[in-house]
Amino acid sequence: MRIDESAYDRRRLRQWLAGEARADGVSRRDLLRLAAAAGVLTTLAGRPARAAADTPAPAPGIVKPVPPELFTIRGTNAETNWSALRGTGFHTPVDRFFVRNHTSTPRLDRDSWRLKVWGGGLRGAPGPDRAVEFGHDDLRRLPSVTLDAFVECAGNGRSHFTTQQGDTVTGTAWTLGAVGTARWRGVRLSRVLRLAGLTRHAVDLQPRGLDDAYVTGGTSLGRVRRPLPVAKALDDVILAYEMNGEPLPPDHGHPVRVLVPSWVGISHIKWVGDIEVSDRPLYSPWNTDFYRLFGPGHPPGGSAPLTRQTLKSAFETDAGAAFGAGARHRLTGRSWSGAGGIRHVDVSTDAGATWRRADLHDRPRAGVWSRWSLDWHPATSGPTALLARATDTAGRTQPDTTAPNTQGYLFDAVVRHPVTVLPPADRHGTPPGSGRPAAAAGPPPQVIGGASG
Ligand SMILES: Nc1nc2c(c(=O)[nH]1)N[C@H]1C(S)=C(S)[C@@H](COP(=O)(O)O)O[C@H]1N2
Ligand SMILES: [Mo]
Repeated sequence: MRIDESAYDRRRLRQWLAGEARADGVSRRDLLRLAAAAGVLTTLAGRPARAAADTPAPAPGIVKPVPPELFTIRGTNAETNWSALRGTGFHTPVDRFFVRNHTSTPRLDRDSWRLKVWGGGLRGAPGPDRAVEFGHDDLRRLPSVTLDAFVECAGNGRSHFTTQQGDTVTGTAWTLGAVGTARWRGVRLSRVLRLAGLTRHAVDLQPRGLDDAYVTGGTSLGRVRRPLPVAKALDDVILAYEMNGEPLPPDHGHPVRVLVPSWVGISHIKWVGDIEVSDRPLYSPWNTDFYRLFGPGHPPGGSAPLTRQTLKSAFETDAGAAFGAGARHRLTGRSWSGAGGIRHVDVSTDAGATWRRADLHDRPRAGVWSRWSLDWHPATSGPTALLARATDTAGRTQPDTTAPNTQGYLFDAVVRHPVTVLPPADRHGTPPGSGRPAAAAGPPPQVIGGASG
């Protein structure tokens, strides 16, 4: 089923601007004020992207270990270091899957957990006090589905707006590591909704997490929740209780999370406790003030709410890695798109002057990444930049720049990945192909094109 996402978005945007919709007790004026305040407080311009790697800050609220060789801590979040994905398979091991927490990971007991499904889009229009409830065992007894899908934050790549384009944007200064691909198992949301008594009057659903309310600028925005149009909910969304063959780990939504293939990370509500099924459009801060495109070139009230992720590529190499001249190195990386599979990937090892096609190791499939590799035999030493440019099966190719938006979402431009080529004599301790950071070789290599990784 192909759903008309753009029509949905335009309609919701008109309704929001016309004040027809409610955002769960938070007024539109409050939200706009908060967005402006948040912008002042969290501007990332000038912040060193990898500072946390040198002085490991604790990751408050994350349960699993987040060692500096695997993660870079950013506030309450842990970004996967891309070099830690080299040699891992198609699926991202849980021990290196990024964590994006608005507050902190709640410890929930699987057996006392309940999912409450309620709202005017169900038969009998039950209120929150008259919800249809499902326990974990109830979901486990329903037929299960297994699917591969990436989860990626809409702000992944955000820091490159600043480092490559000089744009001022707000939010977590992710490089490219706010993405992971896992095998998810769970039950189709459509099946649960039908059991709950879904009617054809249902318009929007709103799953809500059981983590603490999110407080920003001194105001509580309530628990993390984001409306989902009923057409997408009935299409391919699942309630996932397994990740890579194991029960969902605490940081990724234990016992159950929503999995919305190809859509922005915020759609995939973790620790889901209830789902409102509404016969009217729904709004929350997460589809009004956040996760829209604001700024010059976008509508005054912001773009429509974001749905699909965009197109990106990343090398499985640290920024600033060193490679020995005169040796052969295997460059590896992955590309992914919210619009389809990956058709081909072109790689430049000379800062964009010449390009070669990489070998793809996964067939193009929607909603997941494709691994690729390319051999490189650098002849001359000095700083350079590695670039990868993907084209997807929908015909999109990564551009050189991304039109900015104030909150730095959906960066899709080709990222300039700074590396250095060491003269053959300086190569001690840098085995061919390892792409180790150039730490032993003196100061980090001169940055090409303004990228600082
Ligand atoms: N309940 C709840 N769900 C949530 C979030 C959250 O903070 N609370 N963060 C969202 C965001 S912004 C992203 S990018 C993904 C991250 O999923 P992960 O932490 O499993 O990688 O979860 C989403 N679901
Ligand atoms: Mo996110």
